Parts: sequence; C-alpha cells; structure tokens
Amino acid sequence: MKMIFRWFPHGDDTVTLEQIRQIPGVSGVAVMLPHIPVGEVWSPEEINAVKTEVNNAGLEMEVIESVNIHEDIKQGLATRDMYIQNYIETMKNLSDAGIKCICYNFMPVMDWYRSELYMPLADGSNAMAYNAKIARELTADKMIKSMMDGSNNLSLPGWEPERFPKMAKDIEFYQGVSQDEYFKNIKYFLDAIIPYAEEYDIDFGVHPDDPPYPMFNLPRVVNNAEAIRRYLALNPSKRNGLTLCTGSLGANPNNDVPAMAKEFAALGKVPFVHLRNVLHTGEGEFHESAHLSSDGSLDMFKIVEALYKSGFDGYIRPDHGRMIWGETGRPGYGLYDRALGACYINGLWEAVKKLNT
Ligand SMILES: [Mn+2]
Repeated sequence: MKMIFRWFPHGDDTVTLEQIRQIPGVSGVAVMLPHIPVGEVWSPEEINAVKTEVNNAGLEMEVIESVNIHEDIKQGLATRDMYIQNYIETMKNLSDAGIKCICYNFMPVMDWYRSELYMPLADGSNAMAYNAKIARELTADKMIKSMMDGSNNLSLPGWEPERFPKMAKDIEFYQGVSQDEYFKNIKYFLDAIIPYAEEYDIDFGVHPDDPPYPMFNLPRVVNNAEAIRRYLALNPSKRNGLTLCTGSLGANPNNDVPAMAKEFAALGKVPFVHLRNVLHTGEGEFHESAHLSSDGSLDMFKIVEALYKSGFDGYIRPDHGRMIWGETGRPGYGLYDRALGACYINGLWEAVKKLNT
C-alpha cells in the first residue's frame, strides 16, 4: 500500500508539496492538469514539468486524478474516435513518465456535486454537505449560473470550466439515453483503451458517482455493488478497475462499503482507494466528517481490514477533509484534516497488518 495525497499543480493549491512531504507515511501525490482542455493530448513536456516539481520535493507522481473523458465519448458521437486516440496518446505519455494508475469517471455532464461547501459543524469546523431536497430543486440553469459566476460559493474543484456553456444542451441530450445505451458507450471506450492500459502498464480506476443519487435525470453509472459488477464486467482485464471512494459510495446507507472493499479488492480490481467518512443525517442527506469511524457513519477499521485481508496493494489517499483550525482554501482539500486522515488511516493499516501477520 502506498499512501498518497491529492495535489493541484500550477499554483492552484493552498497546500504545498513541502507540507505534503512532511506528513508521516505519505510518499506521493495524485495530480491532474486542469489547464489542458478535456479531450486534448497531455504532452510529455506538460507532464514532465509537473513530475519534476513533484520529484524535486521528494515525492512520487504515479497516480493521475483525473484524465477526464470528453463528452463526445460519453455520448457516443462519431467524433469519439478522435478523442479516444488522444486519450491513448495521453496514456502513452503518462506511462513514459512513470504513471501507474489513472483515476477517471464516467458521470455524464456532471462531475461531483454538493449542495453546501461550508456547512458549519458543532465543533467549529466546516465541511461539505448534500441535501437531496436542495439538489432536486436545483435547475440546470441555476447550477450553471452559480458555477460560472461563483455565486453560492458553488465552484466545485475538478470541474473544467469548458463544461458549463454546453451543460444545458448536454443534459437535454441524455433525457433520451437509457442506462443500457449509456453502458454501450462506456464499453466502446473501455474496449478501445484497455489493451493500451495493458501495454503501457497502467491501472484504470473508475470513480463512483458522487453523490450516488440521480441528478437531472442523468444516467447513473457507478453507484452500488451491482453497477460496479456490471462496469467491471464490461471489460474483463484487471486494468479495468475501480477507484473505491468510500465517501461517495458510503453516502447511500444501503451500500455496504466494507463488503464492496472485500469483493472488488479480492478480484485485484481496486488500484486506488479514497478513504473518507460521511455522516448520514437523513433520507438522501449527509455531510462529510473527520475520517475517524466514530465521527461518521462508516466503519473505517472494517474497510481497511477488508482491503488488507483481500490483498489490496494499491494507492490510498485520504479524501476530503473538513476545514479546521481556521484554514481556508479549496473545499475538501485543506491540509490539516486530510493530514490527520492520512495519519489515522496509516494507524489503522499498521494495526490491521500486525494483527494479521
Ligand atoms: Mn473520491
């Protein structure tokens, strides 16, 4: 297991590589290159510039989160072949730079969503929250407006700005697309890229839908065990894997996250894990919490134990943290609470390992 930390390059992060280097047990970072428009090739120069910066700070860069999928691929348009070729070229360039794992998602139109980014908690910290009622009342127009002008503080990290102008049209497109048709588009993509993943020695981990609830009547892709089984079966290669995001899947109380960790890690199909906790506060409602089991609804010990006992040997990162100790920055991606999370997970891992050897 390698413990890593998400980091945003090009001065786009309040957390520095030097700070990450000092978190005990953290050996590397997961990065993305958000300034390259989705669908374009990531050049060796762009990749190596970031890699050099990361390596010079004493950290590894073996995981990309994320290389996003162009909407034309998701929609199955004729132009998808060109974008798939670009994707494969990006994979080659990443492989040449020593990348071992690519995280991505196949959520149509949307990336992740929260109804609140700075919900005050009783201890004086704040965290991101989701309320299904607010999400249901959200119209695409309202959402696009708030994302583009920054109102409601709804600027969600990881969303590329070029998504927004097309969003309403894209949402409209999917109203006539069934789940089955959508999975055909996914399979087309996987069958094209997975042979190259094998050749280039790169593990792919699809990130679950976050949250695991429907929005704007769009197809849901990876939101429960059955959907994950279906997704992994689209292409049987071990390279076609899952990024087990415990907070995304665990937001739905019906999802048994330790059981999922056990089932999919035992298949050797979990190259990357996002470990975080959420507290269920009502039907379709949750807020993010500290990583500690007793602060949320997920049993983090059971999840780590399931991973260890299933032979998991991939990357783990702490996921979103609360904002604590007066820190401000990118919602979910401050230094302090995520560093505490990394230490806690490392402690669980050490205990589970020693109890089982
Ligand atoms: Mn995640």
